[in-house]
Amino acid sequence: MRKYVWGVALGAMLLVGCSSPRYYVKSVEFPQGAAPAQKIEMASRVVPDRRQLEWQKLELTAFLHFGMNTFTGREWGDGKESPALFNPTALDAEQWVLALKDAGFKLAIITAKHHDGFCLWPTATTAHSVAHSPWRQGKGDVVRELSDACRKHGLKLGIYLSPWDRNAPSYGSEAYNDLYAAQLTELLTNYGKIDEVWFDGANGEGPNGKCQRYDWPRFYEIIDRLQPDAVTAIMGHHVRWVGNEGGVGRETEWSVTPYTPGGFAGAAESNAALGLDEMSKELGSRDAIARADRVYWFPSEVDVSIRPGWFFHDNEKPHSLKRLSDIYLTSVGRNSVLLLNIPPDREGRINQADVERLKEWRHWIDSNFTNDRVRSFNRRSLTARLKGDESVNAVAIGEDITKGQRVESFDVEALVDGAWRKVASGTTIGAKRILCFDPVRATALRLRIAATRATPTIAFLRAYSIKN
Ligand code: FUL
Repeated sequence: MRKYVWGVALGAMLLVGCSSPRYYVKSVEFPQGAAPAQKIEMASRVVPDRRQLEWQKLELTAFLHFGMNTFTGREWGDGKESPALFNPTALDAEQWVLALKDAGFKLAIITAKHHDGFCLWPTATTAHSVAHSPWRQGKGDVVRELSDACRKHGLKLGIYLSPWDRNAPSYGSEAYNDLYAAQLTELLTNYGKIDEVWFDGANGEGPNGKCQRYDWPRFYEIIDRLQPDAVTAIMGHHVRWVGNEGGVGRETEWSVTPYTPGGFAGAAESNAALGLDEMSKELGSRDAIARADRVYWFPSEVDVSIRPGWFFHDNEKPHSLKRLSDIYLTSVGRNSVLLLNIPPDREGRINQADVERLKEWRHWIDSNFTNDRVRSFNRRSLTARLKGDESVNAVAIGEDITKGQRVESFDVEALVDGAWRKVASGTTIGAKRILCFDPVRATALRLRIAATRATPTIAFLRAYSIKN
């Protein structure tokens, strides 16, 4: 017996001593000539870095599109607008923050500069800013007012600094990288903690327009130095654009992907060779991983506006509650973080119609997702005992992503009259997967993993009776 115990202990020590690292933080490069099975196994051990993990926990984040377009009624300004047009009559950043906080958002991202180049803070880099507008006699600073309100009410702050700038004369030359770096430095130095930097990828210059070679490594270095907790999104390398602006995440959504973040050297070539782009149907398939040299933890963000436009327009209305509740299910419920845009109006307030819709939406989330019908969940057998004989029509399931994303397909079964019956099935799980199905009366539910890349760690299984 003793010999046996020693034998086991020695074996375990050897295993620890000889084995490859248990986890790869954020990315891993495969060894030359690695077989597909080895690549999949390694991909199953890629985990988020600290910033990504904190960001993924937020679930609900908000966008605030506000700027010159709010006053011109456009979606993309041309950069020739006069700063004199910017004049909100009753700007109240605290009202924004309270409306967002009440709706459950954890972070708000402001369009500090959109494509028209107009800056919402009194930058030293250009005259095209609030400092040359009539608002608060040129003494105003939207970013300051928002950051103060965020700090006061405990909301995290992010900034959108459009790389494409239709006002800056230097756009299209190396000097523009200096200007952009200076703007980034101002924003990341003077406004306290910033938790997300949103680098939009849009550019409407067309084939004969100006072409800018962005110095991404330089911009990333500034962020790492000044705001080491901030995630970088879209043209950044922590957070990936889901690929549409309709609020719909993929049913098969892998946070581990061979898709190379757009700002990394060689990204375009490597993605083209793999046949992947941001809109690909699936970004983490076995086939794509087998052909790749490296994979990244690069989780999805679903950005969508509460209204048809990104900016406020008088003739538009917020989407219906049904549309917004569907968006919740197809974003947070599909292994993504939601970034919902709520654009302040020309007064500089979140319009009452949007405030009301957000309240209804919050009520819908609370009334459906705070009443978990599970009494206990056994993480080994993956069986959830319900509180009684319950009518349920939805489950929320999550993998412990600190141990990777692994599940490739699964079924949910319900114990009905003493027999297990399949009620739903899905592919990936990730941080959170919500599945809806026809109502069923059951005393227990169980998760059957049909295919996985390695032993998964299921963190939770919750059951609800939701009204949609
Ligand atoms: C896009 C931009 O062109 C839109 O105006 C908006 O800001 C959206 C969130 O990103 O790429």
